[in-house]
Order: sequence, then structure tokens, then C-alpha cells
Amino acid sequence: MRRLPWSLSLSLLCLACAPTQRQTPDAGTPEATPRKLVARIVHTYPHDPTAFTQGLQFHQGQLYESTGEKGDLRRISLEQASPLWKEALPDVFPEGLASDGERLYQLTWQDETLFVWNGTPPAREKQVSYAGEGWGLCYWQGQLVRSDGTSTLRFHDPKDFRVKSQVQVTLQGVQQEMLNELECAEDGVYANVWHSNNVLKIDYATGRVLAVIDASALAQAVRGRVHSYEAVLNGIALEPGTGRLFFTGKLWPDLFEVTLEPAA
Ligand code: DDQ
Ligand code: CA
Repeated sequence: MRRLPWSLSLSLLCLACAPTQRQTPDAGTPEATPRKLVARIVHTYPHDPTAFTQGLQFHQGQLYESTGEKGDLRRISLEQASPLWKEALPDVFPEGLASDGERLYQLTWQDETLFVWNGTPPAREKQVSYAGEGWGLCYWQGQLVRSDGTSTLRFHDPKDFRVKSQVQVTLQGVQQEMLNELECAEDGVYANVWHSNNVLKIDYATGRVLAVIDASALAQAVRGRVHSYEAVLNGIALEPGTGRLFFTGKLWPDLFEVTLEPAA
């Protein structure tokens, strides 16, 4: 039997172990210009101004939040700022939060630990370790999508959190860094850009930015009522069924229902 050249056999090996890179950013046809949208406030709801929001997620008809610093997992409501239920995670810095309809998955910033919650109220079922930072998380078509502060989105298997593929996020060929909280929609993933008032909508397959959403009206609405440099826009949740879209920020006293409209 003829032996394969070393380089070929190595790359065949790697097909089995390394995540697939699903995009060559500078290849193919020129990118379409992303849409410019504006987030307009429809309703304003109370939000705990001590919550360092890292993830916002509907789960089994309820709204959950992951808070960072000395963080927790909490169930919140649109009626009151204080959580209806919470459980602290004392030794880690919690980050993004996702639901597959059955379980909640909660990232940590630099603790390289994913917490998996199950039941009502959620109880910690297991922990899975992973390499690198955890920023945002959402669930789409059987995969957990993770941001880590770079321009890369990784697609994990929920069973063991193994990385199956990854994509670079680009806006007209330029990599978009600092992707933070995520929300998976049918036609793209929303991503907060850390320390900016922009939310990007990103194509799952190519990583291309489909729309740039200006959410500065929300930061304007909380101006004078937030007192930390880290009190930035973060937290996106789409309500299954109704399609209502909610945005908030870290240490913000408000949680907003918004609509997205074409920029003037
Ligand atoms: N990250 O969410 C962007 C991943 C990390 C944010 C860390 C912000 C600094 C922590 C210190 C808190 C001071 C209020
Ligand atoms: Ca979210």
C-alpha cells in the first residue's frame, strides 16, 4: 500500500481533531453593505442596578440573567428589579448564558468552567472545563455559540463543550473584536460590542456582519443614573413565541424592550 505524504496524513488527522474554520475572510465575492438599524425603546422595565449583567436569556417561559463579578444565576421579571430567585457562584466570574430548552449553560470569564443547570428552580448538574475566556453564549441548532472577546465565534457541542467549528466575524472584510453578550436568532446572532453602543447581527455561516444596530438611545436613557465606567450596554434576549427583543446593560437601572428600525 502506498503511504500518504506526511503533510497530507497530518492534515487528515487534523480534520478529526481541530475545529473547522468555516470562512476565509478575504475570499469570495465582495461583501454586501450591512444594514444600519436603530434600537428604539418600546417599554422600560426595572432592572437591578447592582447586577453586573453578563447574560440575558429566556428559558422555559421565564427570564434568567447571569451576573458577573461576585456573580450568580438569577430568575428575573419585568415587574420588579429584585430577582425572584438566585443562586450565587462564589468562586468564579460568571458570564454568558444560554438555554437549549431543557438546560441552562453558564460561562465564566477566566475560570475556564462551564456550569450546566437543570430543573426548576435550576440546580447545578455538572461543570465542564474549556480553554480560553468565556464572554457571550447562545444556543442555535444543536450548538452553543461562544464569544471570547476576540472576533472569533466558536460552535460547541452542548454534550461535552468540544469546539466543532469556528468563524471570524468581519464587517466588510474588517475583523470585529470585543464581541460580548450573544443572542441567537433564526437569521443571525446578535452580539454586543464591549464598551460600545453597537450590537452586531452576524451571519452564522460566514461570520459576516449583516446589520449594525445603534443602541445609543438606551445608553442616553440611563445617563446620569449609572456611575461606573463598566456600566455598559450588555444583555440581549429574544422572547420565544412573541419575538419581543430586550436589551439592558451592566449596572443599569432599566431593562428595555426595543424594536429595530432602519437608521434615518
Ligand atoms: N467581560 O465581561 C468583558 C468579559 C469582562 C468585564 C470585566 C470588567 C472589569 C471587572 C471589574 C469590575 C469593576 C466594576
Ligand atoms: Ca442573550
